[in-house]
Amino acid sequence: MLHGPNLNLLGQREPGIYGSLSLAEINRQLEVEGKNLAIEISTMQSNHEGILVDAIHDALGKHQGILINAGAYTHTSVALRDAIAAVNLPTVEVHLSNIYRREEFRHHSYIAPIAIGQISGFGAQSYLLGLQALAYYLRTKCEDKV
Ligand code: CA2
Repeated sequence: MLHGPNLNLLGQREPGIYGSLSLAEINRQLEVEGKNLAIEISTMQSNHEGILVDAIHDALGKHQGILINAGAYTHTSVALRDAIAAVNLPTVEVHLSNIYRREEFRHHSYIAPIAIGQISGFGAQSYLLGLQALAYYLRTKCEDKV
């Protein structure tokens, strides 16, 4: 699970848009859901594009899929998209808010075209739905990888 820029502030600012749960609480929920799905999860957050690129490279050989909320880098980062495309790991893009109900500049995602899917607008539930979708994909669509 990769969390992008500013998501470390979750629960402390703008609860009207992003909800009241902290990042640690979201990670805990993911751990619980991971246990239900018999999936091991490792989580990291960074405010730095290059660190996220490195984390995507490091996933190769260690992890079978990527769940990512790239935050604002969703709408700006060719580097993150290229990194995900390069490692070729099944990737699910998640967002707390519905990016299509917000400003025009949030409507475009560089990641969406290379992701297996996107879940947007369900608050913290987006992460759990994304994890379920990724687990389902890994178990049914590429059984040789699990
Ligand atoms: O809805 C999402 O999950 C976003 O990825 C959140 C990003 C935003 O740039 C994307 O368009 C949609 C922003 C994350 C900022 O997180 C904050 C959390 C608490 C307080 C302030 C910012």
